[in-house]
Amino acid sequence: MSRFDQYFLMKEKDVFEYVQAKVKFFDKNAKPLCKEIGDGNLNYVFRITDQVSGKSVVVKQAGETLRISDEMKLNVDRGKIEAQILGIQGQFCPGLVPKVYLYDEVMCAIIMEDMIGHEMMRTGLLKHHTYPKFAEQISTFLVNSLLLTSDIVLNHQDKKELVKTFINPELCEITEDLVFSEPYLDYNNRNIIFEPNRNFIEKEIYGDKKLHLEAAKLKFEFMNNAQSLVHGDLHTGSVFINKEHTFVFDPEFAFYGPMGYDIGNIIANLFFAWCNGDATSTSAQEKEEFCGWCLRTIKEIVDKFIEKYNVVYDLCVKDPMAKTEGFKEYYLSQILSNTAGTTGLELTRRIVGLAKVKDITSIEDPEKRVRAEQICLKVAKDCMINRDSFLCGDDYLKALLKAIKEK
Ligand code: SR1
Ligand code: MG
Repeated sequence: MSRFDQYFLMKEKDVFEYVQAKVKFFDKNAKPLCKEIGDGNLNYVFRITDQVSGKSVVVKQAGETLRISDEMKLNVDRGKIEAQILGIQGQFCPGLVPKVYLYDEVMCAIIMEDMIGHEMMRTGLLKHHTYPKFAEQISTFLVNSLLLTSDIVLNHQDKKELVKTFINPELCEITEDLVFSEPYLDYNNRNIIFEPNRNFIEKEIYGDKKLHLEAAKLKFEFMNNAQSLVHGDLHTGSVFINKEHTFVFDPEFAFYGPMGYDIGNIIANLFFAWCNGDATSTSAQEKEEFCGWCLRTIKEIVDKFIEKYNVVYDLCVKDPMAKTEGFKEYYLSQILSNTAGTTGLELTRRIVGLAKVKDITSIEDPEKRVRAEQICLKVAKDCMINRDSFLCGDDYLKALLKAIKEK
C-alpha cells in the first residue's frame, strides 16, 4: 500500500516521493527541489530537480476542476490520451516530442522528460526572442504527425481503431464551444471583451451573419472530418523551444480531426506574437527583427508544409485511389482551406472568447491594444470568408498588410 494508491491532487511537497515510488528516477542521495510551473488553463505541472546530480523530471497532473475556472469540471483521466499520443508522435516525429516515462491511471499523472534548456515558446516570444529553426522543425512535425496518421497512408482498419482510441468528447466539446461557437453567439455569457473594442466586435463579429455561416461550416468540418490524429491545441504555449530545437507537448486535446486545425493554430499564434512585437517593441530595430521573423516564419511554415507534403505524399501514399491523378492536389487544397479557416477562428476566439493570450492582454497601451485586436479580427475574417484563396505563405502576409491598411 502507498499513499499514491488513491487519487489526490498533489502539492509540491508530494511530488519527489511520488516520482521515486513510481519510477525511481533519482539517486538515493538526491536533494530534490520541486516547483509547480504550469501556466496552462487545465492542469498542474511540476518540475523536480535533484540539486546534487542536476537530473530533472516533469510531472503533469489533472485536477478535478480546471485552473481557468472552478466551475468547469472534467474527467481526471484526460492525461491518458496525452500519454498515448506522445508515444505515437514520438515514433513519427522522433526527437520533437518529450519522452513519457509513465502514465499513472490512479493519480492521473504523467511522468515525462524535462525539456531542459528549452522555454515555453510564448514566454520567449513575449521577450521578442526569435527561433531560426522553428519553421523547418514544426513543418516536419506537422507533415509527419498529420499525414502519417491519415487514411492516405495508414491501413484503413488500423486508422479506424485509432479514431476509436482517440475519441475525446469532453475536450472536443470545450473546443466546439470556445473556438467555434461562443465567439459568435456568446450563449454561455462568458466572452471577455476589451471594452474599447466592444462596438467593433458587436458589428464585425456578433453582427456579421456571413461570418457566422463560415464558422458553422468549419465547426461541422471539425466534428466530422476524422482526417488525422491532430494535436488539437497547437498554440505557442504547447511548444518548448530554443534557437536550435523544438519540442511539441501538451496534446491532451488530441483526436481525429482536420489537419488544418493544427496548422492554423500555429499560424494564428504567430500573428499574436507579431501584434505584440508591433505594439511593444522598444526600438525600430527590435520591431523590424522580431516582427520580420514572425512574418517570415508564418510564410515558411505554410510553404514548407506544402513542399514536405508533396514529398511525403509521393513516398508514403498507400491507398490506390489516393494515387489517382489530381487527388494529391485536391486533398492539399482542402487542407489549406481548413488551415486558413482555423487561423481565423483562433484569432477571433482569443480576442473575443474566454481563453486569452498574453501576447495581446499584456499590451498596456489601450490604443495599441485596440489596434492589435482589430488587425487580428480583420485578418481572421479574411481567413475564414476567403479561405479557399489562401494557397501559399504569402497569402497570409497579404491579408495582414490589407488589415493594417484598413485600420
Ligand atoms: C477551458 S480551457 C481553455 C483553453 O485552454 C486550452 O489550452 C485550450 O486552448 C482551451 O480552449
Ligand atoms: Mg494546454
